[in-house]
Amino acid sequence: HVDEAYLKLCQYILDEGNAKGDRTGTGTWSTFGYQMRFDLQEGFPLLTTKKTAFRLIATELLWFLKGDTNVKTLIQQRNHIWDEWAFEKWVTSDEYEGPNMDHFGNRAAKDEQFAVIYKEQMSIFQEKILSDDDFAAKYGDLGPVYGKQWRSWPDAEGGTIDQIKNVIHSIKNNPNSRRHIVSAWNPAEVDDMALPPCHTLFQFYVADGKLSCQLYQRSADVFLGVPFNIASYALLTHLIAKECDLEVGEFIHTLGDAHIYKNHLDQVNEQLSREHRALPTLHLNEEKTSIFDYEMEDLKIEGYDPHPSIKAPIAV
Ligand code: DHF
Ligand code: TMP
Repeated sequence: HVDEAYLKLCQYILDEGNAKGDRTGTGTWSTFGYQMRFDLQEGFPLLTTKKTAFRLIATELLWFLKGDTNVKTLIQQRNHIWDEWAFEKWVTSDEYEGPNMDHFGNRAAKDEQFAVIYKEQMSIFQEKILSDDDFAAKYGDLGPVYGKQWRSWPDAEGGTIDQIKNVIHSIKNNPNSRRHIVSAWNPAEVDDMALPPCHTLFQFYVADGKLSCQLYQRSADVFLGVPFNIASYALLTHLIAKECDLEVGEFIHTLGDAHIYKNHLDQVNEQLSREHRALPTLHLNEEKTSIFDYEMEDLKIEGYDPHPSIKAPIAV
């Protein structure tokens, strides 16, 4: 069960983790190298011990698959999970003339007065992204992040490589291959990204008519990021399997630096006290024939009856 494996990871970090500082200044408990396996035949791995927003996970994955890197598309769909990283680019630009927003994430968490000013600037930013195309093109774009690397990795001749199209082709035509790989980690472009990819590289594997996927995630925010990452790659595996006429096998999640932020400890302990429930199931619109054509309405989760959501501040 996904919650059992997930809560075991949380408990392991609490018991064995190293106290470790980090880029965001928040502080973490952290371990290096950890693996979880999820049998996708058992049900769809969306956590039941905390309500996890499938709508946000699915719209983000479809955004990657369309090759999009601009938060405008997500904001139009009321998905705000990437706003802070676009906002960061805006408030550190020459054009920004509002109140000082240095370290806005940390300051908003600690200082209520600042939090009000920050929220005001963030909503002005969101409005501008939606209403001003030039502004959105300039400040809504996160740089050459996942969507760009997945669908149009720059090759050496001035062209581009569609890794998703290629990996589907190789799964269909040479299922035994050990080279079904997609990499988001492009060393030449990492410095231009708003956030270097956390889910760095994934590989597919075909055996017994089933498609499995393994992800290497270099850095894992166990409370906020990981529940999204598990469901996102499970969904991707379902979409690719359908495209290739295969059943789903396992999702194997390999973590590099797996950490619990110090300001998430109460939330993790609350979640550890909860009993897991039956897993939901995923339903795909049978009429869609290409992985690049799905919209949110084509993806449905049924039988999801989770415990309530647990809010936590995100480290920026
Ligand atoms: N930075 C950090 N520090 N952790 C992350 O997990 C992370 N993830 C990113 C970008 N940068 C990140 C992209 N994915 C949330 C979940 C995933 C995600 C970004 C944000 C999140 O805040 N989830 C909350 C609330 C979601 C909402 O309702 O808007 C949650 O409770 O799941
Ligand atoms: P880092 O670049 O300093 O590692 O910070 C990235 C943070 O975001 C880190 O806490 C991991 C987290 N993260 C996830 O856990 N999953 C994701 O999908 C993304 C984009 C980020």
